[in-house]
Order: sequence, then C-alpha cells, then structure tokens
Amino acid sequence: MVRLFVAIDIPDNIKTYIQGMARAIPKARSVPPDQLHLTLKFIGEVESSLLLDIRDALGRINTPRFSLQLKGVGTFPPRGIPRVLWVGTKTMENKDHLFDLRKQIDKALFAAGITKEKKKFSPHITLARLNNSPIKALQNFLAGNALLESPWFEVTSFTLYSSQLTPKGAIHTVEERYRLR
Ligand code: 2AM
Repeated sequence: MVRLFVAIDIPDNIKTYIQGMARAIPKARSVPPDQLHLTLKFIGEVESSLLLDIRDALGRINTPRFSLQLKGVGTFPPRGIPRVLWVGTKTMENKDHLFDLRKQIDKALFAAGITKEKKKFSPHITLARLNNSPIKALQNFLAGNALLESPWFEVTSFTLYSSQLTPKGAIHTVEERYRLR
C-alpha cells in the first residue's frame, strides 16, 4: 500500500512569509518548512499497483497556470477545539483556476478508481497542528496575522506525493511533478 496526496508546492521565497510563524503558540507543532504545501487532493492509502494508473491520469490534466497569494490565517475545525492552524489563499483571475485544477484532478483520479471528494474544497496551507493550545494565544495570533499577505506567485506545476508516517513525523516523497500549461 502507498499513501498519496496531490499538492501545490510553495516557492521558497514565499515560504519565508509564513515559516516559523506558529512558534509563539504553545502546544503548536509547526509543519517543517520543506513540507509546507497546499493539498489539492488527499488520496490516502491505495494499492501500489494503482500508482501507475494514477500517474497516467494526472499526466493527462491540461489546465493553465495561475497566480496565487497567501492571505489571512485561520483554524480548523471552524467550531470546537482548534486542531489545525492554516494560512489562506487568494487567486487573481475571475475564473478560478485553483478550483478548476482541483476539479480536474478529482475527475482524473475518479477515472483511475479513486473516490470523488465529498467535502467542499477549502484551500489552505497547514502551518501547525494544535494540541490544546491556549485559546488566548490563538486569538492573539489570529488577530495579529489577519492582514497577512504574501507577494503573488505563479503556480506552474502540481505534485503527486507519497507520504510515509513515522514516529518522527511524515516523510513526503515526490512521485511526479506535473507542469501546468
Ligand atoms: P492538510 O493539507 O489540511 O494539512 C498529507 O498528509 C496532506 O494530506 C496533509 O497536508 C493533510 O491535510 C492532507 N490529509 C491528511 N489526512 C487527510 C485526511 N484524512 N483527509 C483529508 N486530507 C488529509
């Protein structure tokens, strides 16, 4: 079995705007800078024999590149105990290429035997996972970073990753990178 997900990589110069941000929050486990990404689709555990079909299906996607900006911060779930601290995104074009890319990926993967996502797509970059962090510290963080905006950057590719869960955390490996048009 192999655990897979599809994501947009964040350029190093853009990561500098967000990495280490959650350090001030007690009981927050920051995502290592080299693992900061925007998940387009979490595939989960699949038979290794499916990997070739998945790679082929993703290779047939033909959608245009687009501009993205990191903007604002928030927590998941929206109600209840916050578990995930995230940075939001904004797209430049009227036609939302980010949502279109996500739709195309879901469609391509469905053809390869992967179930379609039922949950609404909420684009975000997970900054840290929270384990009962004090609400006051979270509120201060959210208020202090509400106006966060990175420079615009061009999304020119998306990536199929495999993820190995280890006691020391996840190890993400690039399986294939796909250029956008
Ligand atoms: P995230 O983007 O909200 O952090 C690799 O594990 C990526 O897949 C993570 O970035 C994570 O979400 C997402 N992911 C992990 N487990 C998931 C699950 N059960 N359902 C949806 N997405 C998941």
